[in-house]
Amino acid sequence: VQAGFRNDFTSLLEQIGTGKESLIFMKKRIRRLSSQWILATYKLQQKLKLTWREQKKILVHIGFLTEESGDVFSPKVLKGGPLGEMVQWADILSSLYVLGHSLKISVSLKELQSFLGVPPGRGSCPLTGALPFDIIYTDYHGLQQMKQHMGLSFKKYKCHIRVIDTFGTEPAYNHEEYATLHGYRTNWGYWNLNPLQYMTMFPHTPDNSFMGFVSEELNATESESIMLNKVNNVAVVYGKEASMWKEKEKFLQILNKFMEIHGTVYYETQRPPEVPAFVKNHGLLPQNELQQLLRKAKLFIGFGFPYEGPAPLEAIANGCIFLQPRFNPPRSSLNHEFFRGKPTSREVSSQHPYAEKFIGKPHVWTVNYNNSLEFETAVKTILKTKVKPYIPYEYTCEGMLERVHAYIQHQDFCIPALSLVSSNSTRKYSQIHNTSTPFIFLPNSTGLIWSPDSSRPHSWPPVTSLQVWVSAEEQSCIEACQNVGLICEPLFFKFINKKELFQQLKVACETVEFEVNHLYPAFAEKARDCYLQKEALLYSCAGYNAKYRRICPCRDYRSGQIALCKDCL
Ligand code: U2F
Repeated sequence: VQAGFRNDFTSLLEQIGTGKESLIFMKKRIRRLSSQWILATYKLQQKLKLTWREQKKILVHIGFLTEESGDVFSPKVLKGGPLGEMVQWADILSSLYVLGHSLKISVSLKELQSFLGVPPGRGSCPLTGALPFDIIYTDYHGLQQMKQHMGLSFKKYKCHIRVIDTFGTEPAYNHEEYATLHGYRTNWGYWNLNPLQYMTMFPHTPDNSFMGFVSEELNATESESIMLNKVNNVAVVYGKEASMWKEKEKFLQILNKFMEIHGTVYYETQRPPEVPAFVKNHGLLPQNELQQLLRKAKLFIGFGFPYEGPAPLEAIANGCIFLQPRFNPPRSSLNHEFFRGKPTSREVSSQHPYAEKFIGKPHVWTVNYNNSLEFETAVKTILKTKVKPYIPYEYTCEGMLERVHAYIQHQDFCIPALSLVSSNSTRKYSQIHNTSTPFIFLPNSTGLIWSPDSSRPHSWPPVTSLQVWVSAEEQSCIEACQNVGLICEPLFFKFINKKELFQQLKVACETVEFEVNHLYPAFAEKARDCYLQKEALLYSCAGYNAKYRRICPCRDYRSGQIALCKDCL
C-alpha cells in the first residue's frame, strides 16, 4: 500500500493515552507544532514528487515510560527533570504519523504484549503468529522487555527493531563477545544489533543512525519582529534544576555586571538557595512560555549540565547566542561519572558538542570558564554581536521528515549483508597526494571507486558516493572523513575490506590478516602489518589507536543533512 501524507492530528492525539504528565507534555508539543509539521509535508511532497512510499506497519513502544521499567521520568516532568527524551518521542510520533504509516503506540507491557500477539503475563513466550509489524521503534528499556517476553521470536525479529538511544552505542560495545573480551561491556550495550539500528538525538557517530528531533520554526515576519524586540541585556540560564546552578555564583556575578539574568528553575515553595537573589527566576515554564522568554533574550548560557539537550537549539532558533563551557580534557565514559557505563567512548568536548562543531560562531561561543577573563571577554563580545534566528536544516520539520522517510524506505537490517564486489572493478583509480592526510583515493573522471554488485537490485546509500581516505595514526574514521568535508559511512566498509585495497594504497604489506578488531581495516605503518575486518558487526567509524592508520569509507552529504548522501533521496 502507498503511504499518504496526513494533515489532521486528531487520531494521533487520541491514540496517545492520558494521565501521565509525560504523555500530556508530548501531546501539548504535538499540538503546538502541528501546523509546522503539515507545512513540512507539503514541502517534502513537492520534493519527492511521485516517488512510491510504501506504507509500513509500525509499533512505537516507549519503554522508559512503562511502569514495569519504573517510569522515573513522568513524575519529574513538572519538577525540572529531563524532557529531552519526550521532546524527541513526540517528534518521532509526529513524523511517522504525517508520513502516513500505520501506527500503534504502547507505553505499558500489557499493550506491548497485546500488539505483538504474545500471551499476557510474566513469562516468556514466542509470538502466536508472524510479527505484525515491519518496524518497531523502542528504547533500551523496551528492548529488554521484548527480549524478556518474546521468547525465541526475539532473535528472529530483532532486525525489525530500532532503538532510540540518546547518547549512542558504538560498535565495540554492541558486539557481545568482543565487548566482554576487551572491556567494552556496559549495562546497556552488547545486543549484537546492526549499529545503525541505534538512533541518536544528535549525529554523534555515523555508526548509529541520526534520528534527531525538531526545533520550533519562525516565518520571515516572526523572525523580523524577534530581531526588533530583542532586549539586548537579557540572559537566560540553561538549567531547570537547582543542582545545575551549584557553585556558579562566580560566573553569575560577572554576567550580572553586564546583563539582567533570568532562570527557569523549578522550585516548590521557596527560592532554591543555589539561585542568587539578583537572578529573576520564573520557575519551570511550559515550553511555549520558555520560547517567549528566549525570543526576548540575547544570551542563553550553559554552566556545563545538562549535556547535549534540545534547549540550546531552541535558543539559537529564537535568535539567542549560546555561550557554553569547553571541557578540557574532554569528558567521556572513561573519565566522567555521568557518561560512565554508557556504551560509547565518545569524547564530549563541551556542554553541547553539536552546537560547538556543527553550528559554531556567531551563534555558539565555546570558552574556557576556568579563565574568568576569557569568560568576561566572551560576554562583552557577544553583547556587540548581531545574529539572526537559525535552525540547522536537519532540525527543521522538513529535514526530519526527509530523513525519517529515507530511513523507513531504504534501511533494511533483515537482509544479509551485500557481497563484496569483484576486485577488477577497482583498477582505474588515480592516487592523489595531499599534505594534511597523506593519501587519498578518488574516482578518476570516468569511473566510480566501486561498482555495486549488479545481481543486487539496490544499495543504499548508492555506492557512487564512496571515497576512500586513510586516517592518520590516532585518528578515527569519523575525524578522517570530517577533515575533508565528508562523513564516514559504515555501510561502505564491506566494499573496501579487501586485500587489493592495500596494493592500491601502495602499502607494502608484509602480512595481511583477517582479524576481529573494531579498528580494522587498518595497517601499522612501521611494522608493515595490514589487517582486514573479520566480523561485519564490528565495522566502526568510531575508534582510533596510536599504532594504526585506518582505512575509511567516506561519503558526501546533503547540505544541512548529514544523514543523507546527495543521491540518497
Ligand atoms: C537533556 O535533557 P533535558 O531535558 O535536561 O534537556 P534540556 O535541553 O534542558 O531541555 C529539554 C526541554 O525542556 C524544555 C525545553 C526543551 O525542549 O523547551 N523546557 C521547558 O519546557 N521549560 C523550561 O523551563 C525549561 C526547559 C537530554 F535531552 C537528555 O537526553 C539527557 O538525559 C539530559 C542529561 O544530560 O539532558
